[in-house]
Amino acid sequence: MKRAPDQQKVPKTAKRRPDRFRKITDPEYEADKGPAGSIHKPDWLSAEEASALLDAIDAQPWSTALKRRVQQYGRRYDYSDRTLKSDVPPLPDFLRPLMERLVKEGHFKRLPEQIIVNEYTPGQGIAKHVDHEQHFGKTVASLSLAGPAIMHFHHCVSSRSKDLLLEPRSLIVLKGPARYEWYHSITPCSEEHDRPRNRMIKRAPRRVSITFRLLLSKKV
Ligand SMILES: O=C(O)CCC(=O)C(=O)O
Repeated sequence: MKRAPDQQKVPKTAKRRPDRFRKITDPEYEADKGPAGSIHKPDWLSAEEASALLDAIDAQPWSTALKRRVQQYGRRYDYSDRTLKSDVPPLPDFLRPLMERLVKEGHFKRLPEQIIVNEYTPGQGIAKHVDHEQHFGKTVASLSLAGPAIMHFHHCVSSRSKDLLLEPRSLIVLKGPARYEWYHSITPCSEEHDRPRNRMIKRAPRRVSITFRLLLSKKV
């Protein structure tokens, strides 16, 4: 008999490390579903496109100022004081076809103006946050490359939570409630429980994401 998602067998590791699997008991948990306003597009890129993109990214210098390596283009979001700085390169030509496609598919009204490329090795993640509302526009789009990770969504006010598995080459677009009413995060771990499929997902040697945003002001 097929078990309902919330009755699925909890892996042994979860019993040993209950903190990591805290949300198994969340009352309003929904698996495999982004919040309203999110659009998830698996296989948005072909394997060839993804591989060429990773090569182009790795040909650029990485910043090691944060715990994880990043590249920022257009403006630098300074995590220490939550301001924008203009001390980074302009948007690179190799990302232009993706930006044009995001506009063509209706995700953005004009070409994105700020990009952050994040690299996560096993054990690295990103804390729960809502992208800065005064700096960035109403759409945030993130493309996953190289390895999988589960994006966790926590509602800002209620106890609702959702998980969405982001496979390499998938695109997630956050608008409306998904953009403004839900935190999103990636757990800093080396394996995680994919509850709908009741299996553990090992983080690949790296996951790389490219996040595209519009700027609300270009004064900086
Ligand atoms: O890695 C991701 O997919 C999300 C990145 C993100 O949330 C951010 O850079 O603000």
